[in-house]
Amino acid sequence: MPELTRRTALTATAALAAGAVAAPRAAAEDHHHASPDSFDEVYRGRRIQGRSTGGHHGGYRVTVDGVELHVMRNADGTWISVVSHYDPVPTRRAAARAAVDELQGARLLPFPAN
Ligand SMILES: [Cu+2]
Repeated sequence: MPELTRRTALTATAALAAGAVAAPRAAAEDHHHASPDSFDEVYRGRRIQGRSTGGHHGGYRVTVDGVELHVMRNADGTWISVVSHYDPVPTRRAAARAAVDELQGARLLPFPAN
């Protein structure tokens, strides 16, 4: 069945190509929760935490190994952090994970508050 074999091979190739493109984003998103309000997990050996700090505008603090990571919300609801400015992700937890990916084991340095 040469035709079927060829078709199968082409399909497999296409799936591999799609997987290669989609993998980094899928890894960052992993899964998300209906309520992304707080998280506390070890991701790739780094402890990432996010929690509400109260405050009139719903203050929120994200940390990597206890050092604050500044995250910012885009107009479309996606998030970026100071260490991955050009790769918006759907949640603050995903932003923290992206930061860990970006840091590649480096320490996060405290960022001057503004
Ligand atoms: Cu989860």
